[in-house]
Amino acid sequence: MAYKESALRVQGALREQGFANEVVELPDSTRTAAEAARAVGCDVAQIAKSLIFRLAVSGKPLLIVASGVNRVDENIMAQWIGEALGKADADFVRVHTGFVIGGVPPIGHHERIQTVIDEDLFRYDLIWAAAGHPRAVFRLTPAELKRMTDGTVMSIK
Ligand code: 5CA
Repeated sequence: MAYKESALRVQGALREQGFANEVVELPDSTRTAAEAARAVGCDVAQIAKSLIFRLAVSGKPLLIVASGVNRVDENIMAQWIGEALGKADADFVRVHTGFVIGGVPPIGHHERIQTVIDEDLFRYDLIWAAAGHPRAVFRLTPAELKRMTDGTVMSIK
């Protein structure tokens, strides 16, 4: 299969960090959590969506890896971070991660990004994350996600 360059970058980042997870490129869109769940045949809750926010004061990016069914409570997160969460536009996401919205992976970004992981993902043995492209994903365990991102596991909703 001819993998997209952006998906190859994610596969390379996985290998570099010593992970055996395989990036798969699908015939159907995995742009949204619902589409990704349909394409791989899992529950939407098992999709680990990588959401980028822009911190209002520092201007730094924040990555929240959330279960596909959950909506981030920005007030709870702001209290924990110590500053408000702002919206990230498509350019901000691309500049800081190197990937486009709909394919942002939890690993392989341009720069190190502070990461929070939704504790609800730990209800599942296996979950799926975006792999750099809106038709590419990889399967992983919640423990692997934690090791890949060094993220803080907490309730985000
Ligand atoms: N590949 C799938 C499943 S892993 C995926 O990336 N899903 S996602 O939910 O993480 O990515 C879409 C997310 O991008 C949306 O939840 C939303 O937070 C964000 N998004 C969508 N459109 C925009 C936009 N115009 N500006 C900023 N963020 C956006």
